[in-house]
Formats: sequence, structure tokens, C-alpha cells
Amino acid sequence: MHRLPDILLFTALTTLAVAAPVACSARAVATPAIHLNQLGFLPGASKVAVVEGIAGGRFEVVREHDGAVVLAGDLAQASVWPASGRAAAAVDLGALDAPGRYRVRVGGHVSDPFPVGADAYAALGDAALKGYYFNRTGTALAPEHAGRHARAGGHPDTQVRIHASAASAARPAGSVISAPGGWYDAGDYNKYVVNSGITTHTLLAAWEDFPEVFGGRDIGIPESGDAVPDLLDEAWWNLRWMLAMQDPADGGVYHKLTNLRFDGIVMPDAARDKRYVVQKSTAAALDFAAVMAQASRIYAGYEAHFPGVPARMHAAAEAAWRWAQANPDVIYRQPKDVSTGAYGDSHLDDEFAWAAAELFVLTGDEAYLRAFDRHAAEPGVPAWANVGGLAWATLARHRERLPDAALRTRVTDAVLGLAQRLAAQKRDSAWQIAMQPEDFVWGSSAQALNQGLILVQGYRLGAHRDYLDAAQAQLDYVLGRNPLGVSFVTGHGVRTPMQIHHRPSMADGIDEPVPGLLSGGPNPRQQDARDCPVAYASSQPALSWIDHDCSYASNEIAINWNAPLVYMTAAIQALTPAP
Ligand code: 9MR
Ligand code: 9MR
Repeated sequence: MHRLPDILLFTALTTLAVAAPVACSARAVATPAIHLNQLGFLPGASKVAVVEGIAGGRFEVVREHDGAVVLAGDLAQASVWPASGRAAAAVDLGALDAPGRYRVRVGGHVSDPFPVGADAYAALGDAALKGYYFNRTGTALAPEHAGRHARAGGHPDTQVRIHASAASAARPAGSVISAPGGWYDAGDYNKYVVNSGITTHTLLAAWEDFPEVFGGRDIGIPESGDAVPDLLDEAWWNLRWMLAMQDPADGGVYHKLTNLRFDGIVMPDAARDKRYVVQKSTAAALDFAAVMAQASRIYAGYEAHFPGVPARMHAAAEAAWRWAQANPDVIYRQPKDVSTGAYGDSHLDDEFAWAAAELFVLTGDEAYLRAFDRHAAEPGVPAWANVGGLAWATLARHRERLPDAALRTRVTDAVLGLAQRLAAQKRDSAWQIAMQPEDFVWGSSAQALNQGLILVQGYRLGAHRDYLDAAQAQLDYVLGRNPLGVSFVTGHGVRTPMQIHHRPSMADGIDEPVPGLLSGGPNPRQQDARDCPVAYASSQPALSWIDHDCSYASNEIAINWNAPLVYMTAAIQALTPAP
């Protein structure tokens, strides 16, 4: 039989897939049989591709510029991945450490071209952080910073009403406060303290762990070029807003600043709904206390640029902690007239443990360590409602401050135990990643990256290469080594989300979405099915994703999802050794 050259065959398959009749108007996504990180690899990294639907045989790696076969071998035995219900086999490309552009070839299939190079993730790292600038509330984005995504400002939030649920003697319902700035949470235009907490913490942790990655880099925000690293300037944009969410009368923290209902699909400056701060909650107070304690330490190094701010953050953190001690079980209950995001969480031991850990590191006061002990459980993979892992990671990061060796061992063992479990999941998986079917929650892309963040903590504690390789695998998953064959970051990869649920991207009349934003990713619960005019193509956990802007449950973006992308991009760049 006449065989098409591989590359033509690949193009033909891709074209077919795109042109094939699909049951919906969602942009059809070609899924080639060979999946890998579409941004490529650092020369010294572990490099894996995954092949689906091909039963055994040889693989070859072909160099783009001269067609030379630079690596070849046998495919591993394929096995079924429970998250997709399909068989897959990993291909180890680890020996490929010379900079260049390559493709993997298996039988008649050819992969996307991918680079191996020292700057493979530099643009991604900048864009992931810049994503926060694009989501700034209450400011115009100028063309010199935002390019074609320049826009007018919206939601000034200088006249915000106290909702009835938040009324106090000094601030009765309907009275007005000012709480400007901060980031829009996601594809919607509201601001939520609980989600801001883990987000801002994760960004600041990236700075704490990898200052060399952020120190000299200029990402093109209005503050670029000042004496402060851009990451800290960008985080301050949100911290300043968070400070205004604390009631100065009692230290309590409002749960959110929001419309009563989600805005329509409009640009920020066209949104006109009244804004409210809603109910104080224990979760908001504790997440606020944790982040302010961490920020107080970090911004102390930049006191000249932020005069008085570190002390103000310190006092704010302790006041919020005291409020939470006096009000330990104020669960957020969505008022009847409010229908925006809830971020409700009825399990608060992890929030107590996290705030206590951060306050201990700030103050050295062992009363906080005793509080940590009362509340801490085994660490888990961090998520907005599950911040216990952050408490352990913080104590591990600052273990030299712990009073005795036994506690240091307990903290490092706890973090290493979780990293080890994730590394084992990766080793046992057909895709060579840690993700299990139950990890495909709303925001699964961030779940993958937060697993990576824990693996990075494990690597930093024990220098086991397995943990670094497993962390790389989690980044690979998000950037294309997945059965959808998609890099989930807008604008970064060969096939990227084009129709994210993000109001500015939907309303700005520009085809391309705002760049550097992480799509939530596959979510088999498909809670948006009723709001979508198109059907999901599959109900398998890892395949439940549609590139359609209706899909807030699989294709929205959110600040808490971009943060581990910033962290992981920095981590892999900082930690990967030269070959
Ligand atoms: O745009 C909203 C998004 O940010 C939320 O994550 C999501 C779930 O709370 O809700 C979206 O708003 C939708 C609403 O819930 C139902 N009607 C359609 C709205 C916009 O698509
Ligand atoms: O990320 C949140 C997810 O864990 C919840 O299951 C979901 C429904 O409550 O809400 C997600 O957060 C959304 C928030 O409520 C409103 N802004 C958009 C967020 C991302 O979709």
C-alpha cells in the first residue's frame, strides 16, 4: 500500500479531525496519537511523550532541521488509564538533551514539533504572572502594557455597600465603604477573600522559593522598572484590596465583595450593578490572617517602597486571628438575595492550622505552634477549601525556625509522605502522571499543578530526582501531555483554549482570548451542561472538557488556578539541573 510521508499523513488526520462533522459548534480539537508538553523541555529535564491507540512497536525522535533520527527505542507496554478509559504507553525521551526542535514518530504518526532549550518556559512564566495584571479590577489597561487587550477600567469599588448579612453597629446595612483594586476572581467580576488567600499565598511562595526566577524579570506591568520585583508589585495590587476587606472595628473579614448577581457578558466598564461586601466568615478571617502574616515578612524586605505596610499587615493578621478565635465557626451561608460564587467551606481546621503556621513563622510565638497542633491533620494537595497542606509546606520551608529537631522531623516527614504517595501514583500510571480519576474536579488543571507543587516541596526537602521528574510530569500534563492533546494555557502551545469562560475575552471582539490564563480543565460533573448549547464529547474524567465559553465548569479561568502555574513554571526552571 502506498504510504503517505508521515508528516502529510499527520496533517491529513488533523484536517480530517477538524473537518469531521461534530455535534456542536464547539471548536473541534484534533487529538493526535502522540501527546507531549507542547512547549518542550529544558535540556536537563526528564522528557516523556505518551502514545495512545498504537499497539507496541518502535519510536523514533527526528530532528526538525535535517530529519536525522537522534533517538529510537521500543514503546513501553500499553495499559489502560482509568481517567480516560483508553490505553496508553509512555515513551522515555530523557536522553534527548541537545537543544533543538524535534518530533516523535511512531508508525504512521508524528507528534507536534517541540523544542529542547534553556528558555522553553520563559515566556510562559511571564505570561502566567501577567495574567493577573489582565484581571485587575478598577483600572484601565493601557496599550503599552496590555497590547491589543487594552481596555477601560471597571468596578472602581470605592462605593461599596454593607450587605445586611455584614451589618455591624458602626457599619449598618447600606452604609458605604471603599475597597478598590484586587483581581477579578475568574471569568466573573467578583472578588472573594477565601480564593484570594490561597492565590496570593501561592504567588508569594513562588517568590520565597525561587527569587532568582523573578528578581530581574520585567513582565511589562505599570510598576515594571521600579525597585520591587514585578511579582511583589502584582501581589500588592490584591493585598491592598484584601486589607480593605477587614472591619477595623473588630478585625473580622468580609467573605466577598460582589454584585448580587453575576454581571452579563460585558466588558468591565459596561458593568453597572451595585457592589456589596457580604457576611464576615471564619474562613475569610483565617485565610486573610495567613496571607497577611506571610506578606508582612516578605514586604519587610521592601519597607522603603512600602512604608508602614509590613507592620500594618502584621497587625491585620493578628486582629483577624483574634476575631477567628472569638468566632471559630462562622460558616459562610449565601444570603437569599446573593447568587454569585459562594466559596463556602464548613471544615475549618485546615484554615486554623494554616493561619497558625504563618503567624508562628512571622512572630516565633509558640502559642501559634500549639494552635497548629490542635488543628493540623495529615497534609493534602492544596485547594481553596483545603489549605492544610500549605500549613505543612510553610513550616517545612521555614523549618530552621522550629524549636526542636523532633518537630522538624515530623514536618518534613509529613510533606515527604504526601510527595512519596504522589510519586508512586505517577510511577503506576499509564500516563506517568499522578492524576487519578477523582482528581478531575472543577479546576482539575490546578489540581494537577498543586500535586506538582507538593512534589516540588518533596524535592526541596530530600533532593530525590524522582520527585522533580514527577513534578515535571504534572506541568507536562497541563501543557499537552493529556488525552485531549491540549495545552490548557491560552496562547501558549500548539492547540490552546480559544473560547474560555472569561468575560473580557468573550466581550472584547478579539478572536484570541487574553493570554496566559489556565483553563479549569476536564470536570466530569459537567455542572454547566444546562447552560451549554453544546454537549460534552465524553463523560470520562480526563475527557470532560469543551472549548466553549458556555463551559464555566470546564473552561473558565481563575486566579487560584493560575497561581500554581506561576509556581510550577518557576520551580521547574529553578530546579532542573543542567544535563
Ligand atoms: O460566569 C459565572 C462563573 O464565573 C461561575 O463560575 C459560574 C458558576 O457559579 O456561573 C457563571 O455564571 C452563569 C450562571 O451561574 C448561570 N447562568 C449563566 C451564567 C453565565 O454563563
Ligand atoms: O473553583 C470553584 C469550585 O471548586 C467550585 O466547585 C465551584 C462551584 O461552587 O466554584 C468554583 O469557583 C468559581 C466561583 O464560585 C465563582 N467564580 C468563578 C470560580 C471558578 O469557576
